[in-house]
Amino acid sequence: MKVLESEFAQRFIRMCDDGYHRGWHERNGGNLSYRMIQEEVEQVKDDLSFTGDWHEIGTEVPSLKDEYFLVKCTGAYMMNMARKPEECMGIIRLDHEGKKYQIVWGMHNGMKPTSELPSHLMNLEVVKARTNGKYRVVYHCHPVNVIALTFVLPLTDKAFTHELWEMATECPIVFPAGIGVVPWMVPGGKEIAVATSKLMKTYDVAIWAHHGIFVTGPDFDTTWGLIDTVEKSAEILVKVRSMTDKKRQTITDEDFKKLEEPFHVKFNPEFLK
Ligand code: 2HA
Ligand code: ZN
Repeated sequence: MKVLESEFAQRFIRMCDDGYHRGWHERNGGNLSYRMIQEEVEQVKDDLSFTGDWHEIGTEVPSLKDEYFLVKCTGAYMMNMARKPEECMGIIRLDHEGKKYQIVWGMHNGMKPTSELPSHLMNLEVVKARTNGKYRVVYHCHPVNVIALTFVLPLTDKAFTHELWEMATECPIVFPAGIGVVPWMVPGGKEIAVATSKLMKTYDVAIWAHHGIFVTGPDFDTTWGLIDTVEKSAEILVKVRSMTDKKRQTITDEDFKKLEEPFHVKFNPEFLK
């Protein structure tokens, strides 16, 4: 089967397109990566080429060795993903040590993997271990309301988690473990990758101050649903704070606790008073 005929590639392209239309990908902003299932690799194997050079990842991800990833290219615009997928994305495989990658499909015209490849792979490694292999998607985008809040809320996991949980009953149910926050850092390198992957040991969501957000999940729908929920709650909070600096009423910590049993979730107790 051709890569572009596969369900996973089509779904990847749609998520990029959806994110662009939500205004989360100005210019070449944001990126997406997907750790392929072994059967998917077999499905498209005839369409792959194994003659390319090996390149340093810039970090080490030994537990992802020999695996295949569909990733967005650096410099590519999400806006163009559906029109020029073979240029805007590509499949890489890792070497036996998890230190190098080889491009095996796509990335035409000299394109290379996302500048955030170290963050994506280190996050994918951490969440693979945390979920016994279940999580496969890492998505990074620049949503307006989440970024706006990083100028206003204290840059702590507790402040972001509690404020965003309060904004809609669904929020604590969708991200019960909470949200991690990375202070402002230079993007694209190992340092921010290490800081983010440390948070991904606990959370499915990490906010980068004055930059954007990373989310992770088992599949495209769940990962999309997560960022959609977080950004919506951020928008509500921006609106509430624009109207008043004091909420008249809210969902209380006692209310949160009442959700645990019926919705089969356990909230991170550190974020309740
Ligand atoms: O892909 O968003 O953080 C461009 C970025 C880097
Ligand atoms: Zn970014």
